[in-house]
Amino acid sequence: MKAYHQLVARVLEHGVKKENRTGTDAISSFAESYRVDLSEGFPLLTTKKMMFRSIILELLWYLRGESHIRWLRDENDCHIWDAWADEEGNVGPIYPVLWRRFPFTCYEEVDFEGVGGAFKNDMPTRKEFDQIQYIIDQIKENPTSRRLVLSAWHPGLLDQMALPPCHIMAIFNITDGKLNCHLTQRSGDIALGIPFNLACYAALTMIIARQTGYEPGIFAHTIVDAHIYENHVDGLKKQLEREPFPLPTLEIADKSLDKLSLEDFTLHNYQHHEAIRFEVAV
Ligand code: DHF
Ligand code: TMP
Repeated sequence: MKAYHQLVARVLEHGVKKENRTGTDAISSFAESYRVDLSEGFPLLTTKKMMFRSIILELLWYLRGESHIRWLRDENDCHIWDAWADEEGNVGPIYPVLWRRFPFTCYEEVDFEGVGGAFKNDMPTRKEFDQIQYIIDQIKENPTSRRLVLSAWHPGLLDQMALPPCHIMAIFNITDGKLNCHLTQRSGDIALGIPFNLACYAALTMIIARQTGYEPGIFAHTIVDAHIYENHVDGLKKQLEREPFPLPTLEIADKSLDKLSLEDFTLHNYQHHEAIRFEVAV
């Protein structure tokens, strides 16, 4: 995929060294962006072997709405989130909770029997909001909507999260009969996280397109702090020398959102170079 290789080359060329909380320095470039056309194939990198199974499991886990990784780690033997969870697997209110059960307080006017008779009062009620279902319903009812926003940023809950969300806002948009997705990411690990995030949101866009009867269009990605950890530089330079293969295609079974499982995702014609080990900075 040319777009990814160009992104890597730009960050290597323009990035400046910065310290960060992980203790492994990185070279960062501000506000990088790229786009891919989902009609040209499924954007899974071919210049290194990608763990397709982990990518789909992570997406299915996001869609489950839980505040722990037990389904991912214990039932599916997928360990990409282990480093951020406690022993019971708790990660707090991160993506799954924010996508499917975004907590908020609703101020309703309630009839209240007071001493002197009935009167209205502000009574706060705790509620949860399913942003994925909202987006699907809105696309069906109002496909020209410019409010198809999936937000994973909740300032009041940051201190309860294992890791503040990195991919913080996806905006879906139907133009010319196709469903597009734009992702804003506050912080992007170019070697490790970004290839996962790209494939994850491409698959999510395909799922939502399928649920609403549209063809998937463009996936566009803006990464505010786009960085390459120092210990990833050699691996990425090696990867840039490799010739990309044609993109694979992804087939998703025609099922309702909450019935989808790993077996419903079939990857066709995935030709790839060998895996490159990148160490994750925790
Ligand atoms: N922290 C940092 N520093 N970078 C990240 O990319 C990152 N990603 C997180 C959480 N914290 C993070 C969540 N996503 C792997 C991929 C994505 C991911 C976490 C980890 C990962 O280890 N990938 C390996 C192995 C994949 C596998 O074994 O299935 C890879 O080579 O892609
Ligand atoms: P930060 O919170 O200090 O920005 O560290 C988070 C690191 O994780 C940073 O390197 C970005 C990376 N990351 C991704 O690139 N994609 C992801 O999906 C996640 C969860 C993290």
